[in-house]
Amino acid sequence: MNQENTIVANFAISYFRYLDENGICSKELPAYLQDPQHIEKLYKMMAKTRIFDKKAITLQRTGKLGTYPSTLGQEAICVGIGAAMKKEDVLCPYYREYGAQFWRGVRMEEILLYWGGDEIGSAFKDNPHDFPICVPIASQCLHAVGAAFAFQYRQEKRAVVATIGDGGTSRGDFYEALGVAGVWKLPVVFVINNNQWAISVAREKQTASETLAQKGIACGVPSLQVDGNDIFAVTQKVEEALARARNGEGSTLIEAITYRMCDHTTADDASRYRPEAELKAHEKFDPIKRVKQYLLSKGDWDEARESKMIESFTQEVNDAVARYLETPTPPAEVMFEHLYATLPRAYEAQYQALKEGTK
Ligand SMILES: Cc1ncc(C[n+]2csc(CCOP(=O)(O)OP(=O)(O)O)c2C)c(N)n1
Repeated sequence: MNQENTIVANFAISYFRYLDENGICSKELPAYLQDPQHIEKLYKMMAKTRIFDKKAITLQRTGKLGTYPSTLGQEAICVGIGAAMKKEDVLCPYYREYGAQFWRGVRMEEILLYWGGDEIGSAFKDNPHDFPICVPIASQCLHAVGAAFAFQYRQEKRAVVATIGDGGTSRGDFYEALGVAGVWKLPVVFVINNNQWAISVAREKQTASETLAQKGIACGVPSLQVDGNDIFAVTQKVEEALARARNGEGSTLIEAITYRMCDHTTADDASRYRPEAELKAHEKFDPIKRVKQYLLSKGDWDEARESKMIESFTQEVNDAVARYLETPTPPAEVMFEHLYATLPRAYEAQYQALKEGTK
């Protein structure tokens, strides 16, 4: 029995970073992250993601894409996750993880089809096991624990990564998922993209929690923070968490600290609520510049290679856009046919009405 006025529990949240904002590495990197070819691969995927992102915004602005959420400034998180995962693992992403999806074989035109309103974009041809983009905030965390439970039950050495925004951690689904992940030691890694804003709601107004990582502590889930603009820290900590998960040691919560360098979506204007000075102050933490600095300082990159890379990714993105634009728009009832093996009764009337309307 505890004595009155004694401390019965203590916890701490650690913060990890390798690469500072000038691209200087302060600690010894794990061996695989010392390989210049691997670093180049990480850098290139971050750069490709940014080129894609910029193009997607242009498509929306010219009426060729629906509302689109940019991932500008968050490329280290998604690319780090993609690089850390094994093929047989499963990703349950929220809507800013293109870098992880590209790494895992999702095609650029599939992402465009999705944001263009065609659900067939979610049926990834080269990546049939990952979950589609999840727009309802935090529900993907429940899907993730379901998949993780299946792996545990079938004794498969696979793990799941669920990603979420800072605002999403205030939702019940997030806590429910963490609760079951903790108590059943499920092979799932939760990664929070703490980009400081949930649309116009600042992180401080979203939650009184000192860190978002500590939300895992209550559920017995080991929890930590990483510099989410440091690709090395993200890759390494997600890799470690996935190894623990596959070894039956359970779940981990990683809060990746970053900043949204863009509007919330193309339907938003962040200048109406976010101080310009705050955005400017974060520019120097740009995750892509950091890796480039690092590669340049080691003599493993130069401006000629940079130009060649940009040219080749621009071409790749343009080709994907052409394939997207050439895809015929399916009739509206396809969304029902595509989503359901057996249509729930509640949707029958809507389905019939659509079918009759499109004849
Ligand atoms: C269940 C649900 N409620 C509300 C919304 C509307 N909504 C879309 S994005 C968003 C804010 C999410 O912020 P955060 O989780 O911090 O992620 P971020 O977009 O900043 O990356 C909200 C409330 C939604 N998509 N789903």
